[in-house]
Amino acid sequence: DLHHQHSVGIIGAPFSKGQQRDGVQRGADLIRAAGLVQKLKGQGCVVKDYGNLTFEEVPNDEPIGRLKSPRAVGRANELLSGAVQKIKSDGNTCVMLGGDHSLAIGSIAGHAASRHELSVLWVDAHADINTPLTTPTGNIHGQPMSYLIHELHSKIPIIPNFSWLKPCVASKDIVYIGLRDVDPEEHYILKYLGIKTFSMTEVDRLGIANVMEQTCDHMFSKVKKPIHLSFDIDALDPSVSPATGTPVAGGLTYREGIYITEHICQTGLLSAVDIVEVNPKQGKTEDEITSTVNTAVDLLLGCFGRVREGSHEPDYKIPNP
Ligand code: EXY
Ligand code: MN
Ligand code: MN
Ligand code: MN
Repeated sequence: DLHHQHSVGIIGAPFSKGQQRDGVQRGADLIRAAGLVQKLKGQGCVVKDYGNLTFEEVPNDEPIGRLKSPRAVGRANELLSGAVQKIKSDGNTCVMLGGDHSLAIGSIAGHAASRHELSVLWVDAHADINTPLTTPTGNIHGQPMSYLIHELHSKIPIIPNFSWLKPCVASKDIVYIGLRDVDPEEHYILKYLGIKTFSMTEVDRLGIANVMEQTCDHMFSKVKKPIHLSFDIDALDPSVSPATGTPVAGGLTYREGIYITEHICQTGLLSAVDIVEVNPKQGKTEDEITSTVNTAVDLLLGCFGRVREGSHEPDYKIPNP
């Protein structure tokens, strides 16, 4: 809706230990430096920046089985969950700037704690639904969904610093868009749980407008739940957003990415959004970094009312000479 005023609360989460590439912890500050707050205000949003979380070093964080940095990831997400709950209770749509995608654990758990039931729209090249026992890499950014889904609760072992976390999302309330790099075990889990997915094949077949129609039909089949949009920048094609840790060829175009955000804004139900996996150190040139960061900003502007046809104040008058 064009003239609905959005209250936006921004939290930065400079955290990288859900994966092994340095640099992704700088994503939040780069997105801010590209003018996010001023641009949101310029399109009529009321914005409060809650700043960045501080993550203290977690000592003796040895791997557990394959899991890497389990205690640091658990602690970081506990902090993030609290921050998201506060931002929601202040009456905002929450914007979480990552950081890597393991942060969706705290972001979604904190959101769910304040809103009872959510729909989750996961836009990503990857499904991020490995369990601690199926993960091929041990990186928790490839696992957040499995920790959050009720139906997978019995498959998740006890992990230190995760005792605060309760599963909070039902399989039927999840939709994926952009998949093109899914591990066999993840593919089994998606089918076993009957999760709605639009891989790049479906985006090619149906077109993004049809995909978004069906996404909303699925999410709103019963009651209109608040939407959590978890947007991994690697969902987009590496030609658009190359500065990311696990780029995969054949992704969403810039226009398809923006269309997703415009359509979700139009529902009036967007309640929280994550933008994750922007990693300046993965950019080969300054242009690659700029293009990735500016795309992240544009996706957020689309979430909060920007429309490509343009817009104007309802009481605007053409000046008389
Ligand atoms: N599926 C692989 C894994 O579990 O390690 C790769 C995951 C990449 C995750 C990126 C952030 O979306
Ligand atoms: Mn709106
Ligand atoms: Mn991801
Ligand atoms: Mn990804």
